[in-house]
Amino acid sequence: MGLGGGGELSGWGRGGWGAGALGGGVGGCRGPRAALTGSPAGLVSRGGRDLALGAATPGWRRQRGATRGALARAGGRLRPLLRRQARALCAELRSHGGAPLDPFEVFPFHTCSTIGRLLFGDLMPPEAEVRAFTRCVVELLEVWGRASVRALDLLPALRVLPNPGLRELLRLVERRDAFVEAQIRRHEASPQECPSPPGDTVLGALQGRDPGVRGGPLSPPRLHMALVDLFIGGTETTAAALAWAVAFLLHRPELQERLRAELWRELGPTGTPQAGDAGRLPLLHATVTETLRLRPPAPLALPHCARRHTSVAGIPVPAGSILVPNLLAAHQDPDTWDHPEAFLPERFLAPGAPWRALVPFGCGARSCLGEGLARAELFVFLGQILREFRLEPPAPGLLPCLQVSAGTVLRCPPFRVRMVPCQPPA
Ligand code: 3QZ
Repeated sequence: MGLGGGGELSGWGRGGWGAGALGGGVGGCRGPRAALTGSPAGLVSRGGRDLALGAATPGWRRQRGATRGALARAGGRLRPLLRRQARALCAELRSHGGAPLDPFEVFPFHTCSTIGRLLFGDLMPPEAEVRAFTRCVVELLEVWGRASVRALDLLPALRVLPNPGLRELLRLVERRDAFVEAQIRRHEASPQECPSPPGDTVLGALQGRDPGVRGGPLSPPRLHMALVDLFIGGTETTAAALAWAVAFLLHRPELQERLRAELWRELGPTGTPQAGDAGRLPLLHATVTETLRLRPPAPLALPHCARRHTSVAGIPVPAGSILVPNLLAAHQDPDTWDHPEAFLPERFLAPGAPWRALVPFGCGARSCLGEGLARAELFVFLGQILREFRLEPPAPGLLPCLQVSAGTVLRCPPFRVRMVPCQPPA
């Protein structure tokens, strides 16, 4: 329950999260331009041309459809790409030689690289540039979530005061845009005989290189914002979920053993987990699912705006209301889940598990476009990590804190883990 009717709720037209909710939804569904001028939401989105924050205009709908189609088109690259990136991830983890490491120092670069290769193919900038861009994206979300910056969307009157957070946000948005623009230009400059980007990359599809993909080509600002959405939406979120899985598994060494047994039994000495293997690797699939249940990376999803009068779970919702779906609460509803606060992947192995009560990617018009990618990435990366390493605390009994804290992305409090190789590297 709780989120029924999500399909009818769409169109977020005001700057910033929660603004409409606190402002009583007045004008919540108006066009983006006027309301966004000068607000953080307007500044980061080229005037509202962003899928997460923009109002549900016909242009927004086209942009969402085209982005969805382009991601699907690039999906053909996903299998080999994930195998390669999982190997690179494990090589970096192995380079620590079993010494304690902070997983959040390692994971975001690999989720960001995965997005980059889906967007642009193999013509990617040098690793150091991607690492710098990853840091930029992580900092950007941190500044975006700061109370002093959120407040500007809530109380426009504050915008006349100097705000160091806002200055930092603008500096990061500039770096963000410079990186994305540089990638687009790099492809424009590629030689005639090998046209780039290929039609089966997200950029190629959005530029209309593949007539089979509906929606494209997009206008330059919409194209730019679609790429930004994918980079930001796919970097910290997936890395955070992966880090949560590691943190939970540190608390359950015996479950790690069972996962390792499943991986070795099904894959033999040389196989690697693949996105389509959920049926063969039910415990790994259940572990990813349970991680997304307990710690959905975007716990408050995105605000939705009711386009017409409706109701949610029997509560009337007048047209123009802004609704913020609390996914974290829905996932711990004691009417649905036994021991709602416990990390128990086994619950999904039992028949009749309430799969349908899960909404880690939201639903309706603002649901996550990267759901398939995120699920595949978590499954393959976590599977490969568990196949190659035993996860151990930095010192006996020094287990990570599993407390949630406020933030745009639900991140685990900083912790360290020893990744001890449990097989000779292949
Ligand atoms: C956690 C608003 C909403 O659901 O420069 O990762 C660009 C656009 C500032 C994408 C916030 C899409 C931050 C976090 C999925 C989530 C900026 C953007 C948008 C960013 C993400 C935002 C979002 C997402």
